[in-house]
Amino acid sequence: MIETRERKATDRNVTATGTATQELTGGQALVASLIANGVDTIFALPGVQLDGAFDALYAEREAIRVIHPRHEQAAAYMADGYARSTGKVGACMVVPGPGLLNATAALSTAYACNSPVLCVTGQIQSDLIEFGRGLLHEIPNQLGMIRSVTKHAERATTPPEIPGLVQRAFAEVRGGRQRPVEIEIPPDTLFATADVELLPPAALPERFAGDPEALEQAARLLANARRPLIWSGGGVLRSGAWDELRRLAMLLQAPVVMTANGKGALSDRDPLAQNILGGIELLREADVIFAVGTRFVDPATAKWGVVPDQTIIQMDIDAEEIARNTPVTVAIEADAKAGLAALADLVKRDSRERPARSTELEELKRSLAARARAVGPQAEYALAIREALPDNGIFVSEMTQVGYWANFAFPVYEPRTYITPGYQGTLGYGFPTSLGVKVAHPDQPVISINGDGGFGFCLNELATMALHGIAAIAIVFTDDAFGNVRRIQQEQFGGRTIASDLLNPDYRKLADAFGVAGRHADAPGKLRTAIEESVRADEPTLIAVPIGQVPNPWTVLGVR
Ligand SMILES: Cc1ncc(C[n+]2csc(CCOP(=O)(O)OP(=O)(O)O)c2C)c(N)n1
Ligand SMILES: [Mg+2]
Repeated sequence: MIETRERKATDRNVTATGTATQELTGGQALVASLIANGVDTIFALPGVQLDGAFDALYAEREAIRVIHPRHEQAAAYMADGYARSTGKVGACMVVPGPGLLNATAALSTAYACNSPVLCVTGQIQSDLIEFGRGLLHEIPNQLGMIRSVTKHAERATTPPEIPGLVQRAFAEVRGGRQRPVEIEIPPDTLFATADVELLPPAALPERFAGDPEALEQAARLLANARRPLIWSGGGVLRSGAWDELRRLAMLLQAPVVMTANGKGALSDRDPLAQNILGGIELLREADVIFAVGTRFVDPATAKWGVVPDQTIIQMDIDAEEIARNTPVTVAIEADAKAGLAALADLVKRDSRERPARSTELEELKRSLAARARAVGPQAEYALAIREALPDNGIFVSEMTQVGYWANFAFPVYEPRTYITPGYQGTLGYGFPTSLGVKVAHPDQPVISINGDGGFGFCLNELATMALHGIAAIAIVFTDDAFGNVRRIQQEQFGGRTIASDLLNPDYRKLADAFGVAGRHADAPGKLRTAIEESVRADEPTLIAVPIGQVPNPWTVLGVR
């Protein structure tokens, strides 16, 4: 059990029921409970309602590192980056009302990407909540508002309730389908002192393998499939199930198509590992498709998608996701790690040895890589980044031209080293998310790719990078435009471009002004060198790359 530094064990009281309590403020109870649940870093932006919590963080500054960004959106993005790259819970703390509203684009992104983020929020004074008197930062129904982008949100109004509040939040954020949670504590509760019983950390969730009969049926179908195909999503990474996935794929000699959010589950050096371009080809000839940890939305809805005579087996931790987008033959509600392990055991029992498909699949990869390389500058730049980045380097993508290409064809070699905003498509999330990633992985290179539009959303966080010495590398591709919008206006609206031009600062001067290293690269080879130098220098870095207008990647790739 954790104690706050100022207090000694002798200060403990023992209640009539025999449990040990300590006299703590709500703030101390909060911080002790976060530490008990393994929080070692919190991305937090202060304000008067949180003073009690920040003072308790001061006392525990050896146990919890506080990173304060310049805007609440970055606090929550950083917590998401921390969570997605580690598999641990990412914690942030923001003031109520506008502070929490500022954090919501990041929370909606974490919600879309099933990321375990805990957002601690302030409130107004406890006895005035929902009176609408216009207190500082008051908004109506804060809990109800945040429930739409969290799986669980709850408030405590006395210090003794706080350890339970935190314990439940951790059980929820890690249990089942991982998604952000919010807890909120009013300022008077953070300041009040009471006898508090601290609690042990929330138990880790049990992993369930799924209904044995469904697993048997799935194993039989897969073992007898002529051309089995695995479609693997972010759930496999969230569950840490990459070894189990690989074992099943090897047994079946089944190609594994990874969605953008699922990239890295199998190294792209493995012949079985295929990107979406491979998926489009392989889907056509597959007879049994096993979808795991994915909403399976593209194959279910795209022109190139599934056809009625294909057998689909879907495994997901959330029963509601199964068959949401297409009917399935077998539904398996399971944690990916446990479910894949069980399924692989059954498949091994049932199946004959299959001839290796590596020659054929490597050939497919080669031809698709050539097609992807033909896209234009964005392909060349993305591949230059890949060449400069070691296998364990972490790449944070964005809603920018190089990012669209990367979702299809950027090779990824290790799990949890490729991060996207998922179906939220949240412009501006990349740079701040990468800072949370780098805080969690100081010894691995971390790169975000940003358009000049998206980078502007959070460029003030260059100050956070410099102040906290976060040695991430931010690349800004400049085309003086919300390029994607401009291209659509040019191609589909007869060139009537509106609200899509941008006026850029001088990025080298900008870097200089914020005290981070600034570089410039105007060709793929130069970018590669700039990244290699930046990785060696291991310092907060901004690299500006004038990419200009580029072709529509989807048309060149033939996917739209
Ligand atoms: C939060 C949010 N606001 C708006 C958009 C719409 N949007 C998608 S791409 C884009 C332009 C992005 O411009 P930039 O970051 O410069 O990337 P480029 O396409 O030029 O490479 C916009 C405005 C979005 N996806 N997300
Ligand atoms: Mg742009």
